[in-house]
Amino acid sequence: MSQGTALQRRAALADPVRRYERMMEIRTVEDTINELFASGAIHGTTHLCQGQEAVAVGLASVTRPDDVVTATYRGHGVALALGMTPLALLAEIMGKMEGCAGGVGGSMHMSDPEIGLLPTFAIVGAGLPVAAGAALAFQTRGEQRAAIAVFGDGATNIGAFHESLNLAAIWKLPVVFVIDNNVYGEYCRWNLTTPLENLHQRAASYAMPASVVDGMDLDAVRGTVGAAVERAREGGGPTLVEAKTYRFAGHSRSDPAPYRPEGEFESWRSRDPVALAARELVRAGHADESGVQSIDEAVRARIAAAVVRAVALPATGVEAMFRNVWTEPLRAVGTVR
Ligand SMILES: Cc1ncc(C[n+]2csc(CCOP(=O)(O)OP(=O)(O)O)c2C)c(N)n1
Ligand SMILES: [Mg+2]
Repeated sequence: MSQGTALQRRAALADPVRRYERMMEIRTVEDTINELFASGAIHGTTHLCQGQEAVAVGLASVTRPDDVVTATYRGHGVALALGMTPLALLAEIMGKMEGCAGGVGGSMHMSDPEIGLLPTFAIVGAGLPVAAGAALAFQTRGEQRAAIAVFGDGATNIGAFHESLNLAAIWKLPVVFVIDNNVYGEYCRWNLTTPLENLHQRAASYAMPASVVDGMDLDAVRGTVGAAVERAREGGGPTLVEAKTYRFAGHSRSDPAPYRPEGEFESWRSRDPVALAARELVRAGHADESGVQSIDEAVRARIAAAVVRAVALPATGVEAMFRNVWTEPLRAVGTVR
């Protein structure tokens, strides 16, 4: 199966088989990136999203390419779900000219306006005000479009979270705030930093509707985020959605996550969102067991081929640093001649 263009890949999410395939693709790309970093083939660091695939594909499948999405440094899954090709993503991480940001952004700065992916942000909470601003632009122009900000549980303790929710609520902006609650903020379990069991309750401070959803369940995410996006488009204002999920890997590639309580990982892993989606595909009669296996094998082969292609691409030159940079000559004010 060919990858298609980003827009074709986005449209493909109308099909339940392709939604499962995309989740499997995200898992495979993340596992592959982990191996590439471990082998020294890629430098720097990266933040992987294994375990959070249902949130990414769920929200991408209920939004349109003219909606906009902001995500975080853990944003590979959201980028692929929205339609970015694995090649554009891998090339970016490898610092190649063909990457989605010309190879100067890297793992934490994915972006593609064609599919509505505003930049993914390295600064915790930075995407929320940007999504609120985009929503204000849609509202001002009278466009029926929605903005979605995806961010972590830790980000709900950041000032920008509270400022964005307040502004969105008071102006009834068409924005959906999605907490991708993966239980950990960097190296801290959420309960060590946050005095609330259910983070969506924070919406009450802003008189904003809120929902909580099983973030391991693709169809549940689609239902909950889809309803919030629809309400936003129809002028019903913002929603805070909390998707309860789990980060299967450590915070970043250098973190083996030794701080997890015993048995916690295994317990969440028994509800692996990719495995749950495969089971649902078979239950609903969209594929049988061998069909699922063929999809998995085809995805693995395609990603392996994308890695080979990405490695062979030309690297971004140093001069790229100075492209897209705006400068103005300094003019001294009141200088004595
Ligand atoms: C403003 C800011 N403070 C601190 C950091 C360092 N930092 C990077 S990731 C992270 C944890 C964020 O946790 P969460 O919002 O739950 O997202 P997750 O990493 O789990 O996806 C922190 C504190 C940062 N990037 N930006
Ligand atoms: Mg987190």
